[in-house]
Amino acid sequence: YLLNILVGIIFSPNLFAQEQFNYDESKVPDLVLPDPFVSAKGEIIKTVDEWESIRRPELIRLFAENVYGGIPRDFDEIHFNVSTDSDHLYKEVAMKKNVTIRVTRNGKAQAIKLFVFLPLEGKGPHPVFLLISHRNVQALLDDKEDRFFPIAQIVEKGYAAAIFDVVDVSPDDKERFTNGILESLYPEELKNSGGMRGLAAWAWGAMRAMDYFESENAIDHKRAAIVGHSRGGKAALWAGANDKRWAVVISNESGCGGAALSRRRFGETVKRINTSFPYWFNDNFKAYNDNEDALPIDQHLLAACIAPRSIYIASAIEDQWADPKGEFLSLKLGSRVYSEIYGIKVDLPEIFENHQRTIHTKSVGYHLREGKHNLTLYDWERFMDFVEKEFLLAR
Ligand code: GTR
Repeated sequence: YLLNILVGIIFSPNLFAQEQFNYDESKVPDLVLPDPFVSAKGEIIKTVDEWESIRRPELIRLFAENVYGGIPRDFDEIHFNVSTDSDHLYKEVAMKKNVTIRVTRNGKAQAIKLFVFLPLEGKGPHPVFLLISHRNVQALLDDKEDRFFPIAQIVEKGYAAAIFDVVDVSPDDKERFTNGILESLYPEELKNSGGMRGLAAWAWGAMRAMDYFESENAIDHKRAAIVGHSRGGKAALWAGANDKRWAVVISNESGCGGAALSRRRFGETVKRINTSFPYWFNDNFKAYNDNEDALPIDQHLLAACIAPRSIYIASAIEDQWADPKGEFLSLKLGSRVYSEIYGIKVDLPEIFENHQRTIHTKSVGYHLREGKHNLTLYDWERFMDFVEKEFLLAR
C-alpha cells in the first residue's frame, strides 16, 4: 500500500504534465467546421428534399462510422410484460407500471426493465419524458428527494415519466460493457471497428422504450421527449438523431462526444474521453485523438440531424469540463438547418453571454445554469417549460 502511494507520488507529476486541458478561450484554435450544406461529394444542399435524401443520411452514416457505431434496427421479436406496482413513493400522484421489455434475435434474448409513472390526474394519453439513466435506477426511485429524476414534478405537470438503467443494455464499465446486447443480440458489432459500443447501445435501449410507448394507450408517443445527462446526454442525442419518433431531444451537459464541438478542444478532449471511456465510442473514433480536424463531422451536425424536431441543450457555468460555450455553438450552428432548410425562425444570440441563461425559440432551446455538473430540478423545470410550449400542452 505504502509502495503504491510512493509510486503514485513519483509518477503523478509526470501524469499531470501529460494531461493538459485547456480552459483558456484565447487558446481555442480557429474553427474550420464541416459545412452542413455541402455533401461529401461537394453537392450544395438547399432543399428539404436534398437535406433528407442526401445530407442527413450521409451525416448519420459518418457519425456511425467515425464516432458511435450505428444503431442496429433488426431483431426478431419484442415483447412487453407489464405489471402495475402499487407499492411506490409516488402513489398519491402516479400509477407505476413496471415493464419488462424482452427482445430476441437469433435465438438469444435481452430483458430491459422500464419504469413508467402515469399521472393519476387528467386524462391521457399523456406526453412522456424518458430519462436514459446511468445512475442506479432503483436508488433513484427509492429516494424521494433525488432531483436527478423528479417524478412528482413531472407527473404533476401532466406528463408520464419513464426511466431505464443502462446496465440492462450495456453496463457503464470498461470491462463489462459487452455484458448486455453486445453479447446477447449483436455480437457481430464488436468485430467491426466502426460498430456499436456503449453509447449506441444505450440509444438502442431508448428506442425499445419508444417501441413500448407506441403500444401503450395511456402514452402519447407522438409527444415524447428523450432526456439524458452527460454520458446519457450523448446517447440521447445519438438516439434522437437516428430515430425520428422522438419529438423532443434534450441533452443536459453532454459535453465532449455530445453537444460540445470537438474541434474546440476546450475542457475534455477526444483523446481524453477515448482514454477514460474507450467503450463508449467505436474504435474508429480513436483515430481522432489529437486529430480532431480530420473528423468528417463535428457535433453541430448531430444537432442538425434532429431538425426539424425540437432540440434543447443545457449547460452549467461551472461545468467547464463539458465546454458550455462549445455546447451552445453546436446548437447555434446546427440550428442553421432549422432556419435555412426548414424555414423555422430560430432566434439565438450571436455570441452566448452568461447573463442570458434561458433561451426558448421555436424548436430550439438552451439554458446555462449556475453551478456544477448535475441534472437538477432547475434543469427539469426549464425542459418542461420548453416542451410545454412545443406541444402547446393543454392542462
Ligand atoms: C465524465 C466524462 C464526461 C461526462 C461525465 C458524466 O467523467 O468525462 O464526458 O460524460 O463523466 O457522464 O457525468
